[in-house]
Amino acid sequence: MLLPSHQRRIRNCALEKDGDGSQPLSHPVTRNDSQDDSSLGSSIPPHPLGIRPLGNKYFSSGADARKSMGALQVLPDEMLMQLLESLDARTLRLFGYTCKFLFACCMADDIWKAVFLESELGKKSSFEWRGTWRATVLGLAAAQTIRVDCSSVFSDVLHRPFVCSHISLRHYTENIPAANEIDRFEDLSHEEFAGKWSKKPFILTECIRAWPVARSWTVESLLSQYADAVFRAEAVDWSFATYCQYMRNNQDESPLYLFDRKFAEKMALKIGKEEGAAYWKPDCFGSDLFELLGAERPAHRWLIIGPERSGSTFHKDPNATSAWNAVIQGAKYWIMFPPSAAVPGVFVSRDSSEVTSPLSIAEWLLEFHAEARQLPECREGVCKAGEILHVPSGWWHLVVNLEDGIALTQNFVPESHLGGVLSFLKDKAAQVSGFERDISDPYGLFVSRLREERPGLLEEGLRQLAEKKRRWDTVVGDDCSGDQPQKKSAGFSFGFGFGDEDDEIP
Ligand SMILES: O=C(O)CCC(=O)C(=O)O
Ligand SMILES: [Fe+2]
Repeated sequence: MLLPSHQRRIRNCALEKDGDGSQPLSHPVTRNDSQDDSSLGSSIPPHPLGIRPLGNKYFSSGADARKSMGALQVLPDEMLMQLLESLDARTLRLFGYTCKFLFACCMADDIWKAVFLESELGKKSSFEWRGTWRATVLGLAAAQTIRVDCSSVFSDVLHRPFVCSHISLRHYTENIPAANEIDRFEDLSHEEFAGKWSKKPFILTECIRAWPVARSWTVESLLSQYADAVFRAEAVDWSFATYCQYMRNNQDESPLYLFDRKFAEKMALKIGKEEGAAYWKPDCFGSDLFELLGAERPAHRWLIIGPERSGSTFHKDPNATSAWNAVIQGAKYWIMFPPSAAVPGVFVSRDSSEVTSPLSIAEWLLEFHAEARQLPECREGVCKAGEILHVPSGWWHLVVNLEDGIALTQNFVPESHLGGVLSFLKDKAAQVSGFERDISDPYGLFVSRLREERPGLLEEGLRQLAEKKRRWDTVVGDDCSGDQPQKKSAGFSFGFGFGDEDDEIP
């Protein structure tokens, strides 16, 4: 719980109308500070409506807006918010005008995001973004947005998202302990990668400097060239012009992240070492065994664009693949853990099919970063524009953009991880992802292509697979009825990497 550390006098900002006759307050107010910001490494500005964390209630002798809610007082804030999620736009707006507490609840922009996604507007690729989901749904200009003084509203449920969208990222991403620093090289040869580095994260600082896109792409230059191209950003398909409006002016705790796998077609890009190519695969990573699948390979490359604070919560990459992630503009903070690590705040079901972690990157940073950083397996680094980072198969990673940025990423199967990928495809079939629906047996398909093109390598991969199974059966007995090797102590399983020093099987 956040408690006040000191008193501060603030003045309510200028107040405008919502365009529907509701009268805002316009007098200055004195109130307690909104929270203890010492743990956040920077000061969190006052909530624009004056909403305060629940803990402040116990230090306040003033009014408590909750008491004017009538019978609804019996509902906890979480339940009230759930109730509001079922309202349509008009009802939600009007319900907010019944009392101050409900006004504060009905202004929560996450609810309006859900309303937007359900609405006709949510199906459009181009529209006017107005700074918040509420203003966009209601078609309100900034000057029409109502601002009522809610300094008598005490609620962590309402205040917490505001804190999360204003924490200082630098507090978490600077002063990386030397022992945690991800290794950095100018470049690596494929021999060095295959011999020593295919199971460790690293950053290459010079490897992609010759890519034409590394010199020519900025959000601005893409906007001038591809304003009408429609890209996928999580649940929506938006024109790049619309996405840029959103990216430049939103207050979301977890901003929508543009993550598009068809970008090369949409932008008519050539990829590879050919005349006129936009970029190519770095030599360092060597051959990619999923290339044997040709057009039947699972989704493997993405254009990633997002504002500061956007990013990816903890996950492992699909199908036990490795990946590289090249920053074209901006800078990304990475925090990574080897496959067998128990990552603080990340809970994985026994068959590893479900990962539960805090809802947002900011929440994880607030609650778990300090503990995670203490772990000896923790690796951290900032990958800047012009640099590329290697994500080894099975490694956990959380990534956050420190500035507005563009990145290109590609997933691949290096020879050293063939066993792990075969194992994943065979034994975790339900978790295999990214293949077209009509490919019913990805494992069988991959094995048959390897048998045709790389029989020696297949033999070695299958040998590793059998050895792994034998070792597993020795440890747990062979009564696991098809369940896969799992990390017993930490209570979760993962795609195992053969011969990995992080291998969890003794
Ligand atoms: O750039 C990012 O947000 C990281 C992307 C990532 O981890 C992925 O594509 O798997
Ligand atoms: Fe990833």
